[in-house]
Amino acid sequence: MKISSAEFVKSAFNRTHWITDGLPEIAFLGRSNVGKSSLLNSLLQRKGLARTSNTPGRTQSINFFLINESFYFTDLPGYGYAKVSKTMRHDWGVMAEEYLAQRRELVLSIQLVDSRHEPTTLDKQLHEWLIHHQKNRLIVATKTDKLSGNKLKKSLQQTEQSLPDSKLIAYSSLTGKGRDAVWREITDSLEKRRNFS
Ligand SMILES: Nc1nc2c(ncn2[C@@H]2O[C@H](COP(=O)(O)OP(=O)(O)OP(=O)(O)O)[C@@H](O)[C@H]2O)c(=O)[nH]1
Ligand SMILES: [Mg+2]
Repeated sequence: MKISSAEFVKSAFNRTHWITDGLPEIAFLGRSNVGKSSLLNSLLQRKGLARTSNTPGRTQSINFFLINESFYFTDLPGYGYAKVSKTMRHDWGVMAEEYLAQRRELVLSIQLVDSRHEPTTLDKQLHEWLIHHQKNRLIVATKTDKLSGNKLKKSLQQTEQSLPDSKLIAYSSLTGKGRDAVWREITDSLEKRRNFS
């Protein structure tokens, strides 16, 4: 897809802040530090649009980015960061579940997992939740530039076993590997929504 414009619109800390123009949305989900903001920047080829950081738990709100004035990317806060308080963990669950369960504009949930590690219990729970609620979904394995060919192959097989019944794409925000494949899934989802509405 040709990106003619991409802009940060707002951060939502609760549902009263959600955008109300009805445009379709693609959500980026995954544990803290997995590379959600980096994936978003890499897809848009805009370096600093979504803030990335080595400090886990950087993104605390749902951040809306308007693309080509026709759809949104939503960057959700990361989960599973051990150092945050119980209250914050609870708040993550409430905010994310409310958004995922109720957001009609959502056309695709992109769940990120780190290709260097086996999916965590929380990764599996989120994936099961997406399946149970029949969400259109895609798994993206991030940071694949950090693994050699053989290790990567093994890790992708493991991920497919832990998170079955979803399409898996290997990605690197560093090299742009997987970019075209992820864009294809995004444009397919937008296209489907257009045909049904
Ligand atoms: N080598 C490599 N590093 C990556 C890749 N993706 C992300 N990183 C690095 O991983 C760290 C975390 O990336 P972010 O994009 O900020 O992660 P996030 O999931 O948005 O994190 P939170 O907002 O805290 O939930 C940063 O230091 C990135 O530079 C990748 O594909 N390859
Ligand atoms: Mg982030």
